[in-house]
Amino acid sequence: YNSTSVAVEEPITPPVSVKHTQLLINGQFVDAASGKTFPTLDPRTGEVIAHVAEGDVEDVNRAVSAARKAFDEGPWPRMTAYERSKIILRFADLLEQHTDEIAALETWDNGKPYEQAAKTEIPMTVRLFRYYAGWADKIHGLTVPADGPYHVQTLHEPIGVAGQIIPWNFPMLMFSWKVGPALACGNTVVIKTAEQTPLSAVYAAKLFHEAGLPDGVLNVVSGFGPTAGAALASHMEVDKLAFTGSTDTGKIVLELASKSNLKPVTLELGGKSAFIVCEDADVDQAVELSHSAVFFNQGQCCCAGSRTFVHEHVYNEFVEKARARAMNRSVGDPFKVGIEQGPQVDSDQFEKILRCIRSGVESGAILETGGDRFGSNGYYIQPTVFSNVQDDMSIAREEIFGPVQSILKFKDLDEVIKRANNSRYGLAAGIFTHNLDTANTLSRALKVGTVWINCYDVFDAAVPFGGYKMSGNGREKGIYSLNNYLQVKAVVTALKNPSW
Ligand code: TXE
Repeated sequence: YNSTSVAVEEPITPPVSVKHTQLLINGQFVDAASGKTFPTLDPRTGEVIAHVAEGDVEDVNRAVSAARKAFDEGPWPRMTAYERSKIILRFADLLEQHTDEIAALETWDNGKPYEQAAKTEIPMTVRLFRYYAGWADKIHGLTVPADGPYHVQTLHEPIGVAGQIIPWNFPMLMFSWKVGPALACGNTVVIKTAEQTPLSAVYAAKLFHEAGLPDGVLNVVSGFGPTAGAALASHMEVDKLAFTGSTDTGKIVLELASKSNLKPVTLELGGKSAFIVCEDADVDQAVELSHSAVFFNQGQCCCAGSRTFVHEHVYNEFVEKARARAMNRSVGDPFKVGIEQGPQVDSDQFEKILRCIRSGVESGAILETGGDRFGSNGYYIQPTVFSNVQDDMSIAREEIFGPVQSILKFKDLDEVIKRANNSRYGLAAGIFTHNLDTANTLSRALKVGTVWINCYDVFDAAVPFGGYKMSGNGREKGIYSLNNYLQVKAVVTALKNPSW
């Protein structure tokens, strides 16, 4: 990688200041009970952006009590669904008006390109809240034709206090996937933000209160996983848990949930998604799509197309062009216009990715380009491409979560189906072909929650997302997410005069 072609200059001053660094509990900004704070860092430099309240067990207890009271005593679950819908819509309008500011916080805290945050992610967040606002007054039960002299109906009720734990790769989008359906269904929420990216969600939650959300309905706790996160997962008064993060932590929170009050848990975990380039591919298009499938968001996507399977007939041409494309990727300050790739989120991720790259080299994969840090400051990594990757190499099995493409060669469909499915993960897959039979065969055979054909990373609010196997359980977005936040009550009434 020609790292001199795009130099990382002096960091650009972010066009925003940090306003909120406290916890938001019961509609009030408060310090952590311990008084402790932790620094959130700028991934461009490793320097401190702000010191943020470090929530722990006592703060989670306070937040859950507020959410419990707001659920049990109202007014939120007892408001008309139309009123709830209007508040969510007002919030979406406010969020839209503050797009630039929130996008800047997101870029500063996470390192993602500002244009990506402002033009794609915040608009998607707004869209998602509007989508669920639309559901609020359309949630209802059924009448059921049971045997016998009974009138039977189901009531779809909110489940109660939802505990939600989100990661750092898409802080606002993850906030929306969790909070949108929970509130539309009439639940109250305690959400724990990721320690790497605490700034945007608390800002957004403040806007939610300006939109008319009653106190206690949405509480935001910043803090660490083993303390604040674990307290939420094991809390006896939390009725439902939703988690997005690593598979290892998913196992921990599931255990905490089962050992406490058996709260139902939805999990959205890691992946090692296959992007399959078939024999009939237009190689230029396939290269571009597979490139963005893996490099988007610095490669920090659970559904990154991180195993690029290429048919042997187009393999050589593909590898050559994939290398050229990666070498052209513009890396630099994410606030700069035209930048495709900023720094990785923190030093842990940065070190992990460099370790994975070293393991790729040691296991005999061919390093086509990249392979090292980019520049000498911050957590930038060179766009990296490996060819000749074999299924048993750890770069083909483990989630790298960085800008590293692994290209594997295949001969026929049966073979690629077996190899693509030979993973403990099953989040997504991409298929690049114009042959209808090939597309149908692959999409039916792959054991994954999402199949994208001739596209990738299409995240419409209405389309469900989630994983097979160790990529998690449950689905988020769309109509499917409503089920995660509803109880179904069967009401059976004896009929006095069954003949009518
Ligand atoms: O994840 P964690 P990390 C993958 C990716 C990445 C790896 C590690 O491969 O390299 O995970 O990232 C909270 N009880 N993904 O360490 O630990 C934590 O505070 C309760 C994939 O950041 O899973 C944060 O809010 N909560 C992924 C959230 O869990 C705990 C996105 C995620 O952190 C906890 C992120 C505990 N004991 C990483 N420990 C995706 N699916 O998109 C941590 N947390």
